[in-house]
Amino acid sequence: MAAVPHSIAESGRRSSSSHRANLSHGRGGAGNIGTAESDLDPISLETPTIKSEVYTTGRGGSGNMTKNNDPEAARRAQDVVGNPRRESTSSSHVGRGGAANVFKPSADEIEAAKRENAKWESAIADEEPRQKYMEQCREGWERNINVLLLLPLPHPILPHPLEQLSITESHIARDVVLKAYNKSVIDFRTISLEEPAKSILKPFLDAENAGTLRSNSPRPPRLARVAYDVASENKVFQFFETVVDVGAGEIVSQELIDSKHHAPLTMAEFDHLVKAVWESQLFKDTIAEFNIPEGFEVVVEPLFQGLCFAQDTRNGNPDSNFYAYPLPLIPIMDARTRQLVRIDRLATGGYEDGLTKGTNSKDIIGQCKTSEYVPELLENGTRKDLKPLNVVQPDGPSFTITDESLVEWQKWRFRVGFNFREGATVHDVHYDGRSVMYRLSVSEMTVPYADARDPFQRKQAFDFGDGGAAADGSVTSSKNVVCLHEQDNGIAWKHSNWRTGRAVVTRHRELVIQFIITLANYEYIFAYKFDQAGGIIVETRATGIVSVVNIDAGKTSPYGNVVSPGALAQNHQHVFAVRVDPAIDGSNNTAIIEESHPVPFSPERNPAGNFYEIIQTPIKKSQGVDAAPMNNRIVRIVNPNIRNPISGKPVGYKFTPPATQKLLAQPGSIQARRAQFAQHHVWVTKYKDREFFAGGRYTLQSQDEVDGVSDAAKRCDDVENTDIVLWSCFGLTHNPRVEDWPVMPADIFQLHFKPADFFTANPSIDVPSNHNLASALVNQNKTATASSSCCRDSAPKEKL
Ligand SMILES: [Cu+2]
Repeated sequence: MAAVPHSIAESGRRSSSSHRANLSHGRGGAGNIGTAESDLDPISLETPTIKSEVYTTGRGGSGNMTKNNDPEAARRAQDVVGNPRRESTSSSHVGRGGAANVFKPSADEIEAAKRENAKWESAIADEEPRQKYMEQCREGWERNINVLLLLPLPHPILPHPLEQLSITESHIARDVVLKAYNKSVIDFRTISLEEPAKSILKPFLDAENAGTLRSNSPRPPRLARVAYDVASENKVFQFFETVVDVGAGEIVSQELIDSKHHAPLTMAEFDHLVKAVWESQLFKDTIAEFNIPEGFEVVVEPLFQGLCFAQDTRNGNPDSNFYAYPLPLIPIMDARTRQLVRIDRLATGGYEDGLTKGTNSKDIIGQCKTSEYVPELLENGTRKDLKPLNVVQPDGPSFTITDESLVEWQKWRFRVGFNFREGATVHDVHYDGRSVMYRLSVSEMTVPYADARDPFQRKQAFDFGDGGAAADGSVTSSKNVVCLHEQDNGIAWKHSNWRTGRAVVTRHRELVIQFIITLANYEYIFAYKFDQAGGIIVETRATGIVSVVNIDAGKTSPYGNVVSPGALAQNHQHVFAVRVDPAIDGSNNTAIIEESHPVPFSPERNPAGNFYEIIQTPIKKSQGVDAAPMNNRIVRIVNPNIRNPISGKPVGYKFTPPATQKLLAQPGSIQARRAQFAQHHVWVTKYKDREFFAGGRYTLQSQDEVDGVSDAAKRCDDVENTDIVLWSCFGLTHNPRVEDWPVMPADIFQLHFKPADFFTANPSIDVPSNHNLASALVNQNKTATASSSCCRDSAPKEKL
C-alpha cells in the first residue's frame, strides 16, 4: 500500500472534542475523525525515504516484500502520487467517474505499456516453498479419504480442485508472478482459486462420485488466478490477470486487461478517497459554507459515489447513525493523482423544485433528526417481554464436511466454494447419487437509483462486480465467511386418514448455506437452501440502511420517500442474477418453456370449457426470455435422453421465473447499457469456461456490459440437448417505506428449483415423522392457559 504521510498516520485514531466541523478518514466512523489542520504541512505531505532493508510492493504481507537497494526508487514506488493508467490509445476513465476523471495517455506511455506487456514470459519461481508444498501433498495421500489407494507408489495428491487455495498455495502463486516481473513493482489485488476447465474437472468429479478415483488417477492442476497492477519505471500502470499452476510453479496464462475496464475496488482504494478528502482545502472550504452544529463531525463514505454525512458525536457512541444527517456533497477524486478535483453539489429540493440545486439552507442538517438503531441508543430501550427460544441439536448436526468443501447431508452431496467475487458457490450437486447441478452461484446484482437530478444518473452499484465479497490484496485466512446450519421450516408433508384419525406428518428440514455481503449502508444475505424433497432454494435478503440524501424541511419528492426528517430515501431497484449450470442426470440438458393456456370451447377439444392445455416450447438457440405469470410460465430443465419410468417424460427440474419488474431505466441510458442482464428474466446460454458473470467481468465504472450474459446470448449458440447455463434475473423495485428506516426489515426473495419428474415418487416420503421429545406444550403442567391452548388434546397421535 502506498505510504501515508506521517501526520495522517498518527492521527488515524484520534477522536476530537473540537467545536469545529471535523473530518473522517480511514474507513469512516467516529474513531477515524480528527481535525485537519496539521495535514497541510508540506513536510508532512512528503513521503520520507524508506530506511528499512526491505519494503512492501503490494498491500502488505511478507510476500510482497522486496529489497531496498535504492531508497529513492523505493520511495517512488511507494509514493502516494499514483501512476498513469494502463495502455490505451483513447481517453481512459479513472476514479469514480465524471469528466474530470478522464485522461488520455501520451504516445510514450502507450509504447512503454506495450514494451512492458511484451516483456512478460513464463517463469518458474523459487523452488523451495513449492517443493515443500509438494512434499506436503505427498504426505497428504495417507489421509485423503476420497481416494482408493494403490500401493506402493503414492504420488503427490494435490488438494481437491474445488478446495480453497491455502495460504501456502497463494504465496506460491504470488512468488511465481513476482519472479516473472523481476524488478517491476507489483500491486497485488486478488489471488483466488481458478476452477479447472470443465473438460478437466468433470471427468475427475465423475470418477470421484463413481468411487473409481485411485491414488494414481490424474488430478486436475491446482490453479490460482492472480490479479495485479504493474507499475513500470516510467509509471505506466497496467492491470493483469495471470493464471498460475501452483503445483508446477508455472504461469499457464497471462492477460493484460483492456484499459477500458477497471478492476474491482479494494479496501485500500476506499481509503484513497477518504484520505484525499481529508487533505483537501477545497473540501474544508466547502464544508465551511454550512453551519454544522457543535458536536457534529463529517463522515465520508466511499463507494460507487463518495457520499458525505455528519455524525452526532455528543452521545459518545461511535455507532451513532450518521446516515440520519446526509450532506449534499459528493467529492470527486482523480484516481491517478489521488487528489480531489471537484465537489459535486446535490439538489435538496422537492416536487416544486424540479432538477434545481441550491435550495438548501446553510443550516443543512437542522431539519434532520437523530435515528438510532444500536440498542443502547434507542430512546425507549428494547422490548422486555421476550422469553428465550433455544434451538438445540443435542446429537450435533446431520451434515458432515470433508476437505473443507465437501458437504454431505441426508441424500445431498455437493461442494461449497468461495471466491471474492461471488461469495459462496455450490458445485457438483448430487441427490442420492444422481447429478442435479454442476455449479450454482449468485452471479451479479445491480442497484440503479431513479433520481433524475445530476449526478444520480451514475448512482448504480454492481454489488458483486464492483467490490464483491471484499478483497484487500493481502493473503489472510478468514474464518466463518460461510455459515452452514439446519433449520426447521414448518410442515413438509402431512396426511390424516379421515377414517382412522391417524395423521402422518413430517417436518420440513432445510440445510442452509449462507453468506453475507455488507456494502457500506446495505447488506445482502444470500442462502442456498436444500430440502429433503429434492428442492433447492436460492434466497436473497436485502437489509441494512437505505441510501438517503438531504431534503429541505417540509418538502416531498418524486424521487423517493422522506423516511426521516431531512432524509430522502431514493427510489431504486435491486436486480439479482443467479447463474445455474444444470447437470440433470448428466451434462446434456434442454430448457423448455412450459405454459398453461385456456382452450376455446369446441365440440372436439373442449366441449364443456373446462379443459386447458400445456404448451411446451424447447429453447433451441441461446436467448433471453421473460416471465409470464398469466400463462403460468415455468422453465423446465430436462435431460431429453432419460425418461422418467412413471410419467414417460424426460427427467428434469423446474423453476418459475419470478415475475418481478425488469430494469426501469430507459434503453440507451447509461444504467441500462451497463446492466443488459436485467433486460430479461431468464437467459439460456451454451456453457463456456469462465463465463460466470452476468454483468460482465468488469463492472466498476463500466459504460457498457461487456462479455456478460447478453453478449453470451448473442452468439446464438445451439442450446438443445447440450451443456447449457441458465441465468435467472429477478429483484425488487424498492420504493422505500418509512418502516425501512433506520434499518430496513429484511426483504426476502426466493427462487425455487424443484424436481419435476426427476424421481419416481415424493423423495421425502421416507423422512421419519418422529415426535420431538424435547418439545413441550406451553404451560403443560399449569392450568391457567393450558386449557386455551390450541394444541390441547387435539394434537394428532403422531405429534410434531
Ligand atoms: Cu433497496
